[in-house]
Amino acid sequence: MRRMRVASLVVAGAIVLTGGVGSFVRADPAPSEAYITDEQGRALVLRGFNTENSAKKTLDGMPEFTEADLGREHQDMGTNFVRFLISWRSIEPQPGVYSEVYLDLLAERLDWYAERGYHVMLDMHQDLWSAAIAPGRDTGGNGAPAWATHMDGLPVGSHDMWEMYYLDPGVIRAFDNFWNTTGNHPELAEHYANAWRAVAQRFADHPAVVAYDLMNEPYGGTLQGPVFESGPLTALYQRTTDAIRTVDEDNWICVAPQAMGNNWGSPSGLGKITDNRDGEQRIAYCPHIYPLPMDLGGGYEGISRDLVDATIASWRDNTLRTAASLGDVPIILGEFGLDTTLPGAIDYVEKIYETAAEMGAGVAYWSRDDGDWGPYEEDGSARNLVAALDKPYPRAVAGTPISWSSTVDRLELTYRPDPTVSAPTEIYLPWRGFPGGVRVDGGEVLAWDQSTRLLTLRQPQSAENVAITITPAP
Ligand code: MNI
Repeated sequence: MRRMRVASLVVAGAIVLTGGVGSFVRADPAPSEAYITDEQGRALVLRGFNTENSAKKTLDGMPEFTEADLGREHQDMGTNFVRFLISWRSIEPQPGVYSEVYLDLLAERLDWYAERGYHVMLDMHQDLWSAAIAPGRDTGGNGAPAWATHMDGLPVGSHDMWEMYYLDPGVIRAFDNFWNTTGNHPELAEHYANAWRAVAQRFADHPAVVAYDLMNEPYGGTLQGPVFESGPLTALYQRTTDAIRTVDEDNWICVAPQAMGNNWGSPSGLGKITDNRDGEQRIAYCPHIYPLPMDLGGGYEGISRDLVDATIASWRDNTLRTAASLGDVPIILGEFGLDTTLPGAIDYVEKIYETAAEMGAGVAYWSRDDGDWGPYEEDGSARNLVAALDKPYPRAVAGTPISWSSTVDRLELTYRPDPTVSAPTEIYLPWRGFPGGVRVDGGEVLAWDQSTRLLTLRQPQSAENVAITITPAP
């Protein structure tokens, strides 16, 4: 009895926390049919990693990630996407001075991705505003340059959990100055938008680059929730989008809600961004999910699992609602990840990928670093995540995906063919499930390449929905 009462309290708490009350009484939002498209007009299903955490700290701002690492990932998991961490500190080391050295290093990495047909979303990363919140100490702070970090003499403490630094007066003030809530630093947002313009100017025509994720896990300082999101955050996104569009008409602009609350499934108050380009809008929505019970080490079993499922359900519904309100924009889950030594971890990973596929969302796992959260051990051996992520998926669809799902040796895809797209539908099929030939029901094979694991399908003549099932040839 007592346990029941405690349990219902926790569940009630979780529902309130995740903003779920509203989401339970409103109608279920429909899955998204909006996708980021490639140059041939195909809908892209994006699957890959955040690459990588190590870039937050290195002197040159680059991840400790080699071309061989990319080759291995491509071979082992067939990823086609990366959320690549970049930083304002590296782009604009001095006010108004952009580092060509940094952009050159970035270009070198982007070429590795281009050679393998990847799509890159550049992510302007920050956590806790900047490393300059506590010079010489490791707080987890990264992102902004020291010259853009104004704490007005307020203190920053010392904490075991990095998230706690968000509550320190110095950190809150650094954000308040950036958002100009203080009224003292209107120049900072302008610098930020122009730093993005410098990046977009350099990479507008780079074949790998597909999107710009304008700010990682935004935080409003003394402004929180819808007041922050609909106010200064939306304004910054609009200003940055306008700056990017002066030099780049084509790449997608991805916007995220504030991290606190939204990462746990709460609704967002983000306002609509106007995309001043010719043609249709190219805005996308890229929230994160980190269910609290999981982050607190609960794993994915027992009551923790129920709470995590409740978080996933409200996150999904709230994400679909926000994407609809931003103008039926494509969705990318920009980050999710966990210590996969936790009980039930791989079930959670599979649950998230299933949910993303149902929603029509792309996914970038956090992160590509070695160790307990990543696909490989420090010594290079593959971890449990590799097999969990190496699943069939439609990489590029010559039309609109209506629904799809997969297990290691089966893929089902329903889509509405677009007769104006001439490039074929492309499907990745892992060795694990497809060691030999393939069997396609409901479609016609154009080519099957055993070495690249790529299956291409002939485009049907009519624009009627087609349903395809792919299994290993008997
Ligand atoms: O869990 C978070 C997170 C918690 C709390 C807050 N605030 C209080 C503002 C913000 C963010 N983030 C999760 C992951 N995101 C970063 C990189 O973007 C990763 O290092 C974290 O694991």
